[in-house]
Amino acid sequence: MNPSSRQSALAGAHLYAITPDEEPERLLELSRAVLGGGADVLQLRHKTLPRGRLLELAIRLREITAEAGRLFIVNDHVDIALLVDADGVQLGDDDLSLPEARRLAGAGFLIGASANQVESARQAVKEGADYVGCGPAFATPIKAVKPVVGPGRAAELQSALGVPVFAIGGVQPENLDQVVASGVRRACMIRGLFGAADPEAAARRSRAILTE
Ligand code: TZP
Ligand code: MG
Repeated sequence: MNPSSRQSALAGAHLYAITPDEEPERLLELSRAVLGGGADVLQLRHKTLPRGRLLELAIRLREITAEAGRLFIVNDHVDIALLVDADGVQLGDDDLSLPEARRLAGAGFLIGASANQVESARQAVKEGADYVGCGPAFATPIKAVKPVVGPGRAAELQSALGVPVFAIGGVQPENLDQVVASGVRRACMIRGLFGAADPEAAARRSRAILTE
C-alpha cells in the first residue's frame, strides 16, 4: 500500500486483530479466518518465536494481508516490519522510541503507540504516532500488571487527539457493546478473535457491532 492508502485504511479501520503466541502454521490458518471475517488490521505479535522464525512468519502474514487488502503491522520489531514491507510497527516501552523508529522507517510508515493517559498519548502523537492503543479496557491475563482503565478512557483519548484510538485489553464480542456505548468504534482483540470457537464468525460479529 502507498502511504496515503495506508492512512485512509487506518482512518477507516474498526477491528484490529492481534496474533497470540501460537505455532506459526496454526496462526496462519487462524489469521486467514479472522481476515475472512473482516478484520481491518492484522498485527503480528509473538513473544516467544526466535527472530528468524518471526521473520518467516511475517513474510507469510504479509502475503495473506496483501491478498486480502488489509493493513499489516508488526509488533516490537521495526527491522522485521521494514524487511517484509509491512504497513507499520507497534511500539511500547521496551522498544525503540518513536523518533528512532521514524528515523529508520521514514514518512508514510504507520507507527502505533500505547498510552492510557491523555498527556502521554499527546506526547506520542507529537512524536509522530499515527494511532494509539489504549487499555486495558477490561481485565486481561495478557497485561495483568496494568490497571484496568475501562473503555471510556479510549473515548477520552479519541476526543483529545487527532489520530485513531483503539480500545485494547479483554475486549470480546460479548463486551463490544460496552465499548461502543462508551463512544469508541475501534478495538484491538487477541483472545476474543483467535481464542473463539469460530474465529471468522467472531471477527464478522465484532466488526458488525463496531460499525453498525
Ligand atoms: N496491550 C494491552 S492489553 C493487551 C495488549 C497487547 C492484550 C490484549 O489481549 P486480549 O486477549 O484481547 O485481552
Ligand atoms: Mg513492544
